[in-house]
Amino acid sequence: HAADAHRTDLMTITRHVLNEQSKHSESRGDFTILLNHIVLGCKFVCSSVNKAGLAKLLGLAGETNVQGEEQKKLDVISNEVFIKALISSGRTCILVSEEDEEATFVEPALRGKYCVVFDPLDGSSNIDCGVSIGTIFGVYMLKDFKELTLDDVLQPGKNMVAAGYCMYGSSCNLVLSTGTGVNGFTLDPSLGEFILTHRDIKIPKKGKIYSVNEGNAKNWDGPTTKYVENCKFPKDGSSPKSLRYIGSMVADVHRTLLYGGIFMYPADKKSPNGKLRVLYEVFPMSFLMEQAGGQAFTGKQRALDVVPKKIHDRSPIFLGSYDDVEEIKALYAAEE
Ligand code: AHM
Ligand code: MG
Repeated sequence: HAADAHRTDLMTITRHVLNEQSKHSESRGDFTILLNHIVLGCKFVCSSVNKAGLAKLLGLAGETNVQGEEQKKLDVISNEVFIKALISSGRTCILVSEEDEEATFVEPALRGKYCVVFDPLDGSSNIDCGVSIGTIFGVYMLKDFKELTLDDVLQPGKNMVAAGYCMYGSSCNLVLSTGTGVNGFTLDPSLGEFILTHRDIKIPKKGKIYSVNEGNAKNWDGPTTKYVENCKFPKDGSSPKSLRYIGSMVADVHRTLLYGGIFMYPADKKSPNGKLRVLYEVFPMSFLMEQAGGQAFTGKQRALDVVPKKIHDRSPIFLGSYDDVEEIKALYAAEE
């Protein structure tokens, strides 16, 4: 029985990635080991997020513990867990986290070929009201990891070998691409394993939803203003789009990936580069979108072609369904 086979033949994320990697003769399991450490970080954050409300109720967060130390905030703890897990994997050389001003250069004895850029807990302003938050990550691979410089990690997003996110919502979902499409895994809490639940995700070619912080509309540029106007008052006789905006990039992008549509954080007069960070927010999500058949555009160019100058650079971003991004591209092109 097919349903039984599905239930008893569990495709865990490790098994899935090992299958994928075995197609490359040069792979020696290094990526699988790295991924297992990323997954460990995600499981830790998931379990902490689930307990966050309770911890607050019991008076743990923000107070001093028995040792007289102040309880650390969830985003700080999550960052420490990721950094330590990644270093101990023995497969990383440079780590860039949204939480740390400087990049971490792994000591030579523990070095491996991968650079990992990540935002351990994105959307943390949503924790206290129980709204979905997430972890975002991207991975580069270096040919030479003995002489390291910051330039090794300041590479365009198209050079990434893998990218993904984990969303801590009503269920815990990890979405991953290693450059051959996008797959989604759901954490089975009783097993502690991510199981393949969304095979080869493709974003709908055109969507019915737009997602943006419209409170910034006063300061938008012409093309963004025109685009959103078209969403609400379409000129071609089609139905207006629905607006959905959670304010958690992972959740907004996850919905966009599954249902189609466009997510944007445009430039505005106050923040000419938008808000989102190139390396660990814009790149991984753009990588996933392209791998799912969608597009990602900055207002000037393909997002994955951007070459970041600093590790915390920002960029405007429009990403999602192919046709919807095509429309905003046309509006920017018409402006030139
Ligand atoms: P954070 O890194 O401070 O959590 O900010 C990132 C978040 C994204 O998850 C989300 O897309 C965006 O900020 C929302 O910003 P805004 O509140 O300006 O709409
Ligand atoms: Mg963030």
